[in-house]
Amino acid sequence: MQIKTPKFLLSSGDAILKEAVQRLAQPGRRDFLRRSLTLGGLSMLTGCSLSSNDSVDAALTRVSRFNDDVQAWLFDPNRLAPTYPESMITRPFPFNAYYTQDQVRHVDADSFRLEVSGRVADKHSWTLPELRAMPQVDQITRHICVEGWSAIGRWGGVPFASFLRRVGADLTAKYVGFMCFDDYYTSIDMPTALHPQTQLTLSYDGQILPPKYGFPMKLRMPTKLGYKNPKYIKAIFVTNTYPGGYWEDQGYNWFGGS
Ligand SMILES: Nc1nc2c(c(=O)[nH]1)N[C@H]1C(S)=C(S)[C@@H](COP(=O)(O)O)O[C@H]1N2
Ligand SMILES: [Mo]
Repeated sequence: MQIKTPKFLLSSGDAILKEAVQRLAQPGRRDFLRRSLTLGGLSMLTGCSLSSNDSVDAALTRVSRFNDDVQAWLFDPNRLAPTYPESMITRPFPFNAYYTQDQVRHVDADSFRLEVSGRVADKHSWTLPELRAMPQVDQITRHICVEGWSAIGRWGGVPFASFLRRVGADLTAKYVGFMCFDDYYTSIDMPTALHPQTQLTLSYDGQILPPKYGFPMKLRMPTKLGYKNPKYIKAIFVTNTYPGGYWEDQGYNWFGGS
């Protein structure tokens, strides 16, 4: 299997980065350290409006790779990522994974059970009909990949906060981790897990989530970069032990905010 190597868009010596580091040195800023970078943060940081793919690419190139602390400075857990009209949906929506599209996993819907473990009261495994029976929401948001592209898509599913509450998750725990059918894995901080736009996604553009976009489900976070949005989820766990991630363990920034 051909594996892609991480690609960073770092432009070092960036004045914005220096400014951010200086600000972090101020003691009051440390409160923000357990947070992450949002789309709003990205545009604030780069002065780019993120109104088009070109400006997002420009912003990404300027931001490149921040260390976690610098990103943390920018996080506001109540800030919402921009949403877009249906007319702006990118068609066809791009596919991406650490392998090529012919190697996409096909998961059997009937035998599928979502495993839930760790710091949760209810550890029962979920069928797809059970997840579909929960109240669903929709979002049209921009997905940004560090490889230098972005695209607008429409995703539907269960607000992840509702799911975490439903399973009796310890909402004071530090991390939520995800294991995927293609051996991909990633993890997020609890404030991001509870963000109103973080979604356990079951559909794409009004259709059952197609295999290439992560059937049976993915986690959609418009406040995070593409690689933080796991597809083909088979297990979710709540933990205080840092779980890392596929790209994160190879040097991508863990917060990976967008
Ligand atoms: N399971 C799994 N999830 C994954 C990946 C992957 O290789 N495997 N790639 C990530 C990256 S880098 C991106 S940009 C998005 C791509 O999602 P898309 O195919 O819906 O565009 O999935 C993310 N989630
Ligand atoms: Mo990505």
